Amino acid sequence: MRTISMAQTACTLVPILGDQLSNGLASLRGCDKAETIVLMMEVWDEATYVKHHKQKITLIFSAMRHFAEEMRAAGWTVDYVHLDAPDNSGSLTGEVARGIERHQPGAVRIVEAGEWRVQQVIEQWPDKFACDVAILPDDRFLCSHVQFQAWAEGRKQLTMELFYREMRKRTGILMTADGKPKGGEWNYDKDNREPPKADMNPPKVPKFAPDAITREVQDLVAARFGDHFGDLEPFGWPVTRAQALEAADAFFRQRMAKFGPYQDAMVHGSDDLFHSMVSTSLNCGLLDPLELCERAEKAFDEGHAPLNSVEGFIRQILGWREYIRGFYWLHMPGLAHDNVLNAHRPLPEFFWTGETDMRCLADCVRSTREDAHAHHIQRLMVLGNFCLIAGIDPQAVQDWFLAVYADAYEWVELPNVSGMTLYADGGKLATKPYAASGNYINKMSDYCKKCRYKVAQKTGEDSCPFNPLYWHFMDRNREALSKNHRIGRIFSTWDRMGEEKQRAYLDSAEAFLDRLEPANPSWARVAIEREAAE
Ligand code: FAD
Ligand code: DLZ
Ligand code: SF4
Repeated sequence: MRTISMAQTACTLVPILGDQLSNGLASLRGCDKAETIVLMMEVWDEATYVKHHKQKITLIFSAMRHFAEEMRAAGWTVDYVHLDAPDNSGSLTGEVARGIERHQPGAVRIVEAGEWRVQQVIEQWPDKFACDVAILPDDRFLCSHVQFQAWAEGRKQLTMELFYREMRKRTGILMTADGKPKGGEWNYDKDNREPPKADMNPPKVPKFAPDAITREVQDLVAARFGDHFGDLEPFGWPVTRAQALEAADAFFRQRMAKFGPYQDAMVHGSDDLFHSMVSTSLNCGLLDPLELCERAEKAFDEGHAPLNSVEGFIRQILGWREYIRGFYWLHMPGLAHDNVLNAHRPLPEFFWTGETDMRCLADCVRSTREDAHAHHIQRLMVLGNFCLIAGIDPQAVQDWFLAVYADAYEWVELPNVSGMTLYADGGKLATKPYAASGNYINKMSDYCKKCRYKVAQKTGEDSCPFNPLYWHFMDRNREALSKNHRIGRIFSTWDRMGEEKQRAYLDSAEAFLDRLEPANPSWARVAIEREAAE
């Protein structure tokens, strides 16, 4: 291992966080390699602020260690603090303070944090440390905070579709030379939303066998984070840029053409289908959003993929991902505490164990446990929809979604959970709650046929619990929802049912809710600590 000599002349210290593993990072741009020390820190605080899935910690630490090796090979001096280093202070601030002591830099340069929580910490550094501290915008995102604020200014509703069109125009992605959307339309969603088909045969997603670095990290995770949720093995996520590019390449060549049509389909035993599986690499910096959009557009231009799939994929990244990030920064810190529908039920234990007779939920928890992943519709319309209509406390749901997915960072998890899924923000993000009965899940999946519950049955012990829960949700939130122009009309259907039928729905829902076992708090220790701190 290379030893690091104390700098003779004042160097620049560049801390790089675990989700900033990108070659072109703003903090490195313009730095002289001979006068720069890159500081990377594995710290207890980051690994435990929620009890992350074991594969997420493995992914981040392994990707950090690989990135450090690549930086060294490229001629940078990297000071890497391992989690088990004897003097590790356990916090980012503590490790930067120690780094400053070791290297006596003239300046610290860091790219702003992805999460509000960490940004609050970093913003204290200029007062805490004697040297200059520069906090730089994260220009790996395609829309800056300032640009998003300007777009949002004065708008009553922040409609993603309008933001997305602006982004298309600003970047020129999927646009013709005369400024029109390629193909003539902005959005091809109407051509997507196919249910699964028996013969759709999705090709296998590449998995990467752990090398010596990853295996060492796995041993560390087993020893130090053994009580965290999730299976440690098999682990196959990309941990280097080369692997991430190989995985993305396989998507573009083999699966993207059918990404659009089967985007919303769900199949028992699968969390990938024709999805790209790029979120873990994108969010920690191994892949760049612009390069993915350009690659998708090239596939369309060269005739390798149809426009509905290409536009659908680009909309997720250029539209949803950027919009979600802008929305997060616009509404933090309040977003984390929103609970407009007054939902206070504890998260059920089966979210951690998967032990439920509801086949859809059991399968989504299974893939979450095994792969630290579930695809969008599984997150939104099965796991999320259940939490919405069962009235689960938004903070408990947020903690769960933040802990269990390898791609989870608060900036992307929180708006998706609080805004898109739970309507806890009262409709700032979504124009209506995505509440659905079992019918939707049955239409878009193969879950229901072998379920112990009967999806066609509306009430009673054997009825699909999503059916009575849907009406229980509508009835108890009538005041908040009846004025909503997209959902308000549903109440006339409810009123037409008559008292006896309504009572049957409400009794079935309440009997089901009464049987739910609340989660053992130790699964998400941090939620308890957060409460204690408040
Ligand atoms: P694909 O379906 O192939 O989509 C391509 C890419 O588009 C994704 O990798 C992602 O970068 C982007 N994207 C798609 N939808 C969204 C979205 N709604 N918000 C932001 N980006 C999007 N995504 C995360 O990256 N981290 C999270 O913590 C996260 N939590 C979520 C929680 C809930 C309740 C919901 C409903 C969605 C959440 N998502 C999150 C969005 C989405 O589910 C994942 O990005 C996606 O499942 C990742 O798999 P993929 O890479 O195969 O995505
Ligand atoms: C997710 C994560 C984990 C598990 N561990 C670390 C770590 O030890 N050191 C680090 O720099 N970053 C880690 N990360 C990623 C950070 O949590 C991420 O940078 C923050 O969410 C801020 O955006
Ligand atoms: Fe899920 Fe209901 Fe279908 Fe069972 S019947 S798989 S609980 S939607």
